[in-house]
Amino acid sequence: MTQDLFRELPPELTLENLVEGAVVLRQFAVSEAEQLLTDIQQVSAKAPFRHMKTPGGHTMSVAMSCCGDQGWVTDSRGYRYQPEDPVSGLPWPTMPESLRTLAMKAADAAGFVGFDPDACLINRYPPGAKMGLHQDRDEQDFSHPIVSVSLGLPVVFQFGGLKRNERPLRVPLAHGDVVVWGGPARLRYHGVLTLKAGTHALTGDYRYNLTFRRAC
Ligand code: MD3
Ligand code: FE
Repeated sequence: MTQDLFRELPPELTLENLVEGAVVLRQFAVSEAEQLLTDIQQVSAKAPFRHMKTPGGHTMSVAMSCCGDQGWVTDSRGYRYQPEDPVSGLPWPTMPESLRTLAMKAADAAGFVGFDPDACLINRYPPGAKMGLHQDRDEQDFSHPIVSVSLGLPVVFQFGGLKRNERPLRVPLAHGDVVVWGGPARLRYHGVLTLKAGTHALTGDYRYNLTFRRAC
C-alpha cells in the first residue's frame, strides 16, 4: 500500500551500497544533465558516434565516442586505449570540465577521494541495443574506480560476480543515476539488458552512458 503511494513520486537523491565497492548515487547528475548533454554533443561533433567492431567481427549495437587523453577502441586487433580517434587520426576531444568535475565529485561522495580520470567513454543506446556481460580490464591499474553516469531512457543493468557464471543482480538505472565501481567490485562482470523504446524529454529515443576511467 505504502509502495503504491510512493511509486509515482520522483526518485530522491540517495547513496546506497549495492555490494562492497559499488555505490549507487541516485539522481546525482540530474541538475547538471542539460550541461552534460550539451557537452556530449560538442564532443561528438569532433569524434562522431560510431558502431565499432569487436575482435570477433561483430558490430556493436551501442554507438560510442570518447573524450580525454585516452579513448577506448575495439577492432580486429583487439580492445585497447589509445590517444587518437582512429576515424579522424586526431587526438580525442578534451574532456569537458562539466564531465570531469561531476566524475570527481561522484568518486569523492563514494569514498574514492582523488579520482583523476584520463578517459571518458560515451555510449549511446538506441532502442534494441544491449551490452553483454563483460569485465572492464583494459585499464592499467584496477585500484582506480570507474564512475558511470546514466542519461535519458532507463535501462536494467546486470551486475554479476568475478566469474562469468555467477548469476547477475538486476539494477534499474534511470536518468541522472551515477554509480561508482571500485575496490572489490572493480572487476565484476556487468552488462545492460536490451533498451526498450521510449521518449525522454532531454535525449529523445536514446540512453547515454558516460564511463570515466583511469586508463594509464
Ligand atoms: C561494474 N557500460 O562501457 S556502466 C562499459 O551502461 C559499460 O553503458 C555500461 O559497461 C553502460 O564498459 C555499464 C556501469 C559499469 C561500468 C563499469 C564497471 C559497471 C561496472 C566496472 C566494473 C564493475
Ligand atoms: Fe563495462
